[in-house]
Amino acid sequence: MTFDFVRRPGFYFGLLAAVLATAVMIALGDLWRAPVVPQMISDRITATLPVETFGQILATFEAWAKPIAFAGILIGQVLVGGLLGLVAENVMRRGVSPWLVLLGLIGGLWLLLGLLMTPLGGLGVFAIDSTAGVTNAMLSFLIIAGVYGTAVVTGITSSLEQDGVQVDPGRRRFMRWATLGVPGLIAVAYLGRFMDSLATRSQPQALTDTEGELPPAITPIGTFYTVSKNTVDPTVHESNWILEIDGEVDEAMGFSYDDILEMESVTQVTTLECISNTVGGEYISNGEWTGVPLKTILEMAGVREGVVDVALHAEDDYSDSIPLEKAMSEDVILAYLLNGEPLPDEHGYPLRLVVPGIYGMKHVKWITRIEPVPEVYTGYWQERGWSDEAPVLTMSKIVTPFQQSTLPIDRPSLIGGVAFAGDRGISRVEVSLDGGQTWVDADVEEALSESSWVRWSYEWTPDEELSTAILARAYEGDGTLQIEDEQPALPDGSTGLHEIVVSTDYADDDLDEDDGSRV
Ligand SMILES: Nc1nc2c(c(=O)[nH]1)N[C@H]1C(S)=C(S)[C@@H](COP(=O)(O)O)O[C@H]1N2
Ligand SMILES: [Mo]
Repeated sequence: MTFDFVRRPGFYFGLLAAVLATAVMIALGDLWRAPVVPQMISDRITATLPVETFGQILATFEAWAKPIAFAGILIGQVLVGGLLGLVAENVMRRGVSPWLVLLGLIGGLWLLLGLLMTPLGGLGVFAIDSTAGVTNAMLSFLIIAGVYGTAVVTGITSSLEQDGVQVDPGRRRFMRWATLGVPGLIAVAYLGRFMDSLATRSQPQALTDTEGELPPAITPIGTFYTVSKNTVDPTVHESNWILEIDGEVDEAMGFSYDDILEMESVTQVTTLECISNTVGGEYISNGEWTGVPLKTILEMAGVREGVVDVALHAEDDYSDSIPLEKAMSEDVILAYLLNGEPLPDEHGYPLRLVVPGIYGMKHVKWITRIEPVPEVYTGYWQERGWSDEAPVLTMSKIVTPFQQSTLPIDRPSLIGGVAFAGDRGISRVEVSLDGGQTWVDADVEEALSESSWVRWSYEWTPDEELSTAILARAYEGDGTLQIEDEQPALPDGSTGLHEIVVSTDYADDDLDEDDGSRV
């Protein structure tokens, strides 16, 4: 009696549909950077776990905390799907049309995901606080809810029919359409992916594909990370583009692309990092930018007394601002070349801001208008809760070895990565090979500029079989240690130490050919 529900078809079709919908959710996370609920929630949970690692055991456990939490929430999600299926079956046994049940399930699930789960995961209503954007979340949740709803209602309808339960007169027509539903929705998802690739807003590439190698000091254009709020980015033709400056200026002016190219230019290396980059994340790249100092344009137009912020408006209705004082510094530039090439479309062609020391968010792309204003200006991401000052928080990242890698005993392995402190420089990087108990100095390369990341490395030759956590930490130019406490990206940028787990083993060719014993 009590556990009767496990024998009911609604429960099973619910489980099945939830597994299907979860698979689609994970695929969309990969394809669209859409929120994956179990991942989002487990990230949130593990971000609030204790930070300090008490030696190896806890370090190893911490690496497993996320997968364990992820699996647990995944199972919970599938069970909820089963229970919802049970409810759907009961409703349908009362003769409610499958269409209505389908509509109710899709609407209900969509709202549940957008209004409850994403806020719980720390991304806000329909993921408004994530850089992937609201449209992404709304569409992907619709597809996920559609897959679940269609699968569960079709299953129950056919099963009730077989039992001879009178369902709905329109059943036959429903089945005909509904069987097309799941493949149709998956096709829509792939179409969306195709459009997305046109917008070139994709998962960033790893800084290096080859274990044992440092990433290039300057990131090649094809692998430079890209982020934008848009599903489809603007494509600007320089012939009908003009850069305007108005607002609190003596004289409003306009500049063509050629006007900008004729001005005196500067070239500088500056690293870009997205404020949403998590500890150890890949949303960081280093570029060599050529352009005109923003100061040049501001001085030509003449900035009036009392200006506080300089706002930058863009072709995609994006805007952000920097304080006037910052805007007047020599190294804040309106860039039109990246690594010597015309700025690629996805990086803001024809003109983007490069503002050392501050997160990527403020490096406005596709600029159309500069506006000095007499008050603090609230930009696109600040309206969604992100920091306005947004100084880069010092970070270090282990690029090699890879997570969960096995290193050979008695052979040197390169431990290496990058460290970045905005425009404050890096004076020192330390590595821990024992989960944070002891630290050694890494070799730090000379920085290419004051606002460039540095590459660091350490050669480690393990001499015994072990499993350990490797950590890195960086010191700023003036000796300040990076913030070790874990803090999520919203609102100021993430903090905490990057940590990977590796083990060591005897190299294959160290094994004696005859009896497999260690030599
Ligand atoms: N016009 C415009 N500029 C923008 C954005 C945007 O959505 N629209 N995104 C910002 C964000 S959040 C980041 S991290 C950087 C990324 O620059 P990149 O794509 O060249 O790496 O661009 C910034 N400039
Ligand atoms: Mo960003």
